[in-house]
Amino acid sequence: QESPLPDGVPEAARRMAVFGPAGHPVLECAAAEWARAVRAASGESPALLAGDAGDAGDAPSVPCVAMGVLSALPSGLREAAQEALAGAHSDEAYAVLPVDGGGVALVSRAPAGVLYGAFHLIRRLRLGQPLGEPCVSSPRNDLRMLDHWDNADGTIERGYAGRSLFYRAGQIDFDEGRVRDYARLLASIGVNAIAINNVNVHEIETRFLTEAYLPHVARLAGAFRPYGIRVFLSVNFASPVDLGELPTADPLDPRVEAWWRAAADRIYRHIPDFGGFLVKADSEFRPGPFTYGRDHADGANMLARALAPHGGVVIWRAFVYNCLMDWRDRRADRARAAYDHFMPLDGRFLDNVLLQIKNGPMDFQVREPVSPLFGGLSATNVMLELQITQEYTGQQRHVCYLAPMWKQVLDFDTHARGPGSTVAEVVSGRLYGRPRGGMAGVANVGDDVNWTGHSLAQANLYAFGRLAWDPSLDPAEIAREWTRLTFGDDPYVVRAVEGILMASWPAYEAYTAPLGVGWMVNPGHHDGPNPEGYEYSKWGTYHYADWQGVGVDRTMATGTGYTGQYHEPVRSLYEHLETCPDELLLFFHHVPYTHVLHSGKTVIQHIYDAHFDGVEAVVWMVEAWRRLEGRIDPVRFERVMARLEDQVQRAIEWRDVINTYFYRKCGIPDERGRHIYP
Ligand code: GCW
Repeated sequence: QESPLPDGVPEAARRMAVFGPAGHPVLECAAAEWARAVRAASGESPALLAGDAGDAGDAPSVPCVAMGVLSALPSGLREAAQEALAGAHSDEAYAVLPVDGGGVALVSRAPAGVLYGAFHLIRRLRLGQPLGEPCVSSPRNDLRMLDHWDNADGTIERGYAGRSLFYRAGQIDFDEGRVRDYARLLASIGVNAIAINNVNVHEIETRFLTEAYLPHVARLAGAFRPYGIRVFLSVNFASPVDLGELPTADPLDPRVEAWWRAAADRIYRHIPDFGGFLVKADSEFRPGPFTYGRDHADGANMLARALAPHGGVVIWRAFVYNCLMDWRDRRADRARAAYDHFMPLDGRFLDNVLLQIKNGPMDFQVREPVSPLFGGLSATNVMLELQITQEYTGQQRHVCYLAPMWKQVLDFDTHARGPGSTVAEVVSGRLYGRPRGGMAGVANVGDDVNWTGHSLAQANLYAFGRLAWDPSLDPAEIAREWTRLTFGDDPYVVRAVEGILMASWPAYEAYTAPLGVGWMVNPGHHDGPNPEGYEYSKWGTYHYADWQGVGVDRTMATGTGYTGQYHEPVRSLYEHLETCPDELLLFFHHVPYTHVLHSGKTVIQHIYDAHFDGVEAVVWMVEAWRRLEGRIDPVRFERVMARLEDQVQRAIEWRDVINTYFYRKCGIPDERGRHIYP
């Protein structure tokens, strides 16, 4: 929202003062963003009071917004600020303090903290909250990162919002203004790191770390820098070979180590604050240390040693599994893979390595249990990887607000060190006092005018940033906040949009894959229903539906033993039919269609009901949105309306395909007599 506020701005917002290193780009951005927001809200820029240019000047005597870094604050203010920030663990923390006479101080130890605080004040301004309400906010996660699966040819793997913002025709070629706006957008939600290219690193991107491309990577890094965002590159483990410079990429070969050291030195000459490498190795046909009989600690540590002198880190992905499985083998289980691969390596990774683990053990399905690896590793830095882009959750044609799912993941109690060992505590590094931690989200943006294709998909990006900063936030509250910042304050609109967002993930789950089975999608693009699309394939993604029952037996007693990867009491909870939660039943157990759920319904009746109800929920969303006509701008109204109407048709297709599939398998009719196509 950049429209004028009906009541103008509070008195303090009419003036501002800035304290800190003169010309610091991040601090300048913070001040410029605040000034811009005030201008948008009131029609006038705030008057700039003499702040300072290096020395600790006097505290302003008229009410104003005084922002700055601790070391440069006027002495009276500095003491109060120091006290407020004393307990904050991160330099990116900020504090807001009321100042005598109606002023507001925004302070941090570092310019980036002032920037995040400025966006916090902008939120308050737009939400009509008191600017000077004291608060201290420190990010729970040090790394708050977006992973772009963008390719140099301008396409985006699993992208549903147009083409890449960074590349055209094999070149790093971007619209400076657009990328600056993107950086602003990310900073406003607290994101501080970005991997600019796909983890599947193809031929051209392999050359990003050569002299031919580095000046352009540096230009991109330069666009993000003033917004406190550090750039990472996804790298190809076989780079020394693929670039024709060495006969091997063996991580224990000294020539390979020297090669990567030189590469890192070169990168840092161009980009002194370069973040580091993101690596997908030995996964889905990507090269990796296995080729040379080495393990993943050997591979990650070799890269980490190259980056360490410069302060860089290696983010190594745990998405490693056998993608050439045999569906005939009921004992093989892809869900086990990450844990089986990485648990034996716990404690061997260097301190500047983070293992990036997808939220679930499979692959971003609409419903999965939480990956047991979060509870397993105790001597490794970990990061949580979420998929903001909706590969398996409606591809931004369907509205599917993912924050409630992410929240369940963050709140999941691994019991690794007894009760309270939540995923949020693990990935922040707090549970084991790890030096590093964080959260990454696979980006859902492209060059579409509204960034995300579906306007409501913006809420997912927003929620990711907000939760990465503070995992204790409530998804409904985030939805409300996003709605008000995006569509304004009309309570009718706010209630409707929040209602649609909060209903959307349960609806999507209901009309697609029931009770945790997953994977009933068309192979390749993963859109639309195809109950046996992955059933007899090599990818390890089965549900084993037959005429009697459905689901995967992952118990220790009779199945793949996957439940054994959890700590008690979670292990027993999932192991036993009597306690396994309904929504994950078919992930953990193979049961007859007549098995009775905790809900009191049989599995087959649940499937039918959920699919009918799911479509009804979408029909409700369409009606709720239709009533917003005239209350929000016509462009966004129409765009979302069209997508929702299309979603109804897609949901009906899902309903009918899945219901018919199971009806044909088992021959049990719907007890409510609704039409199921024979
Ligand atoms: O979800 C799957 C996707 C692939 C992706 C892979 C991964 C980038 O279908 O497109 O590749 O996961 O996460 O590496």
